[in-house]
Amino acid sequence: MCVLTGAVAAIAALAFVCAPVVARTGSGKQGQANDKRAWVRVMDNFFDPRLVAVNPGTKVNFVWKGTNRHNVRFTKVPSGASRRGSKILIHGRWTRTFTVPGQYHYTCTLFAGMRGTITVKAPASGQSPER
Ligand SMILES: [Cu+2]
Repeated sequence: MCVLTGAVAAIAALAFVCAPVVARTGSGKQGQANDKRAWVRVMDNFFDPRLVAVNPGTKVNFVWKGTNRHNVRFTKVPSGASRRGSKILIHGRWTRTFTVPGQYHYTCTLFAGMRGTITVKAPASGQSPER
């Protein structure tokens, strides 16, 4: 299944194949403008999902599920956005809210090739956020 809004589709066309990049939510409505939480699992040695697209203001929860030490360090963020990343963890969770639209590339500095991208979509215009 590939549920994408027009905005995500435009972004996806630039860099991604059509993949389930919209993180699961408790609402059961994927990719809707009112999704405010997303999850990324920190595994040995990859991020799952590797690509996540969220709305501005979304709280992204990184949850450590592997047995090795990992961190989340941002290597490229949109202009004006923070590079704040996580400590090295084995268990637990690290949460960050993403507000500035654009692409956030991150990596685990302990394992080469362990990378992910969070895409914060542009604020929806002409759509009711249904808050
Ligand atoms: Cu790692």
